[in-house]
Amino acid sequence: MQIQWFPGHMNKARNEVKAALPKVDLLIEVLDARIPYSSENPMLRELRGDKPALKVLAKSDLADPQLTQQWLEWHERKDGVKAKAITTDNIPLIRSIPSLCAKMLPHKQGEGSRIMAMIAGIPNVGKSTLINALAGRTVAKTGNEAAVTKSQQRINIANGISLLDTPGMLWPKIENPGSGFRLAAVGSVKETAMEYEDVAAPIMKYLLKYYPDRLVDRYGLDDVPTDMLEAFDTIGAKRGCLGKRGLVDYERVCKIVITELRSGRLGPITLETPELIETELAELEVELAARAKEKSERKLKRKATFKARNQRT
Ligand SMILES: Nc1nc2c(ncn2[C@@H]2O[C@H](COP(=O)(O)OP(=O)(O)O)[C@@H](O)[C@H]2O)c(=O)[nH]1
Ligand SMILES: [Mg+2]
Repeated sequence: MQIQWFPGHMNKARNEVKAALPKVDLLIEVLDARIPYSSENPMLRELRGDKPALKVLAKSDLADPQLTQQWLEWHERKDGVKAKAITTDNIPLIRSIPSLCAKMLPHKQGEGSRIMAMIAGIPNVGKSTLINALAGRTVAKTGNEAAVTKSQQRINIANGISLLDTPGMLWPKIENPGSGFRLAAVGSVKETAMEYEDVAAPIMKYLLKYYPDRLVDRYGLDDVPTDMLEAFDTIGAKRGCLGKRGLVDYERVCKIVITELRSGRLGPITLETPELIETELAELEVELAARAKEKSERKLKRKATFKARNQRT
C-alpha cells in the first residue's frame, strides 16, 4: 500500500512551516502514540535546525504503555529532544507541557519576555485537540482537517508561553510501505485512498504476533487462529459477515477489525516496535539500493543503444 502525496502539497506544507519558524522559539511535534515512528515527519528535524523541540506522543490512552515507554526513550536517544506521552483528556498532564517548555528555554525566562511555541505534525495526530486543551477553550477546529487558517493568532497559555493557533501541517512517511498501512490503520490516510482489506491483512498478522489474546477476548474465539486468513474467517463468521453461499465477506470483516482497533475496543495497542522498525528500515535500504542499481543499469543500456545506433549512421 502506497500513500499518494504530491510534491506540490509537500512543498506547500514545508514552506508554510518554514515561513512560521522565525517567529517561533520552540516546536512541539505531535506524534500518534500508536505509531510513534510512522507518524513522524521526516523533514522537521532539518527544518527546525537548532531550535529546541518537544515531541509529544498523543493519544497514549489508545497505545500500549510498555511500548510507549520504549518509544519515548527511542526518540530522546535519537533526536536528543525531550519526549512526553499525553492524552488530551488528562488535564494535569496537559498542564505540565507549558512548564516543560519554559524549562527548555531558561534564558528566555523573566519579566516581559514570552516564549512563542508552534505545534506541528501530520494529519489526525491530535494537534488541534492539544491546542484547545492548552488554551482551555476551543480555538482550533478538530476532526476533519480543514484548509489552513491564515490568521495565526497568538494565544497565551501559561508559564509565559504563547502558542500559534494554527498548527504546522506536515506530511507522513511515504517511503516505508509498512508505515503506509499503519498510517491508514489509525486513520491518518483518507478513507478514499485506502482499501480496508489492504490495511487489515498486515495489521491482522501483527496482532496475531503481538496481541493474540486481545483477538481471542474481543471476538470470543476458542483458540488463537493459526494465520491471518483463519482469523478473518473465524471473526467473520462470529460477526455474521457472511455473503453469498455462506462465504465470509472479507471487506466487511476487515472494516470491523480496523474500526474497532481505531476506537480502542481491542484495548490499548501500539502498531510498531523499535525492533520492527529497525528491521523494516534495513529491508528498505536494500530495496532502495537495488532500485538505484537497476536505474543506473538502465541508463547505461540506453546510452549504449544510442551510441551503437548512431555509430552506424
Ligand atoms: N483517544 C484519544 N483521542 C484523541 C486524543 N487527542 C485527539 N484525539 C482525537 O483524534 C482525532 C483527531 O484530532 P485532531 O486534534 O483534529 O487532529 P489534528 O488533525 O492533528 O488536528 C479527533 O477525533 C480527536 O478527538 C487523545 O489524546 N486520545
Ligand atoms: Mg487539526
